[in-house]
Amino acid sequence: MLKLAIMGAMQEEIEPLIANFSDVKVTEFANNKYYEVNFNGIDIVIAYSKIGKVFASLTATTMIEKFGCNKLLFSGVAGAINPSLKIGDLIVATKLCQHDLDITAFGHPYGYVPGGAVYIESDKELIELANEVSNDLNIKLTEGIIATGDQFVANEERKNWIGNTFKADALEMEGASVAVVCNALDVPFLILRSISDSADMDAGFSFDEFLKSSALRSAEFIMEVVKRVK
Ligand code: 3QA
Repeated sequence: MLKLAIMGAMQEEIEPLIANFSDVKVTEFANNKYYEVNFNGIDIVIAYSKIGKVFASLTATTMIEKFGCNKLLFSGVAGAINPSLKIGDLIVATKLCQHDLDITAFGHPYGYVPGGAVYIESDKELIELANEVSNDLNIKLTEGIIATGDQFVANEERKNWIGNTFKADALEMEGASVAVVCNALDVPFLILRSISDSADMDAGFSFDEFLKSSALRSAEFIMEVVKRVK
C-alpha cells in the first residue's frame, strides 16, 4: 500500500503543499514537525527538513523508517546552471550528485567515495509520470542533472566548475542526499525543482525575490503528480 512522503527543505517550499489539505495531524520528532494527511485515499507525510544535506538525510530517513513512507517526492527551488533554465522553470532530476564531496587526493573522481557512486538515478516511472503531467497540462518540464552541496552558490566560477565537472543543469543543497537515502532504502524518489536564481553574484537577491513564486510552481506541479501516483 502506497504511503507517500513529500519533502522540501524550507518552510516556504512545503507551505503551498500543506495549504491543499484541511485535516492535518502534526507529529513532532527529532526537532522537526511531520504533517500527516490523507488525500484521495492516499496517506501522505509532509515535512521540511531545514537546509542542507545532513538535515535532508535525517528527514528522508525518518519519513521512510519511522513513518513507513515507500515513495518520496521532493519539491523546492534551485539555482540554474544551464542557461536555458529561467526563473520559474521546472527541472526534474534524472540523476543527482554531491558536488562538495572530494577525496580526489586519493585518485577518486569528484563526488565519489568507496561504496557509493557519483550519480544516483531517480525513479524512471516517477519521471515518466512527471512528463505525463507536463504534456497533459502543457507545463514545460526539463529533465537534467542536479548537483547538491552544502553551499549556497552565488559565484559564477563555482557554478561553472560544478556545471563542467558533473554536467549538471541545476544545483541545490538537498537532492543528492535524499537520493542516497532513498537508493539505500530502496524507495523510489523524484526530485522536482523550480528555478529561483542563477547561482551567480545576484543569486541572493534573486532567491529572496523568487523563493515564494518558484516554490509555489513546484508545489502545484507536485500536486498534479500526487493525483496520478499509484
Ligand atoms: C538556500 C535554499 C537551500 O535549501 C537550497 C534553497 C536555490 N538557489 C540555490 C543556490 N545555491 C544552492 N542552493 C540553492 N535551496 C538556502 S540559503 C537562504 C536561506 O535564507 C535551493 C537553491 N544558488 C534564510 C534566511 O536567513
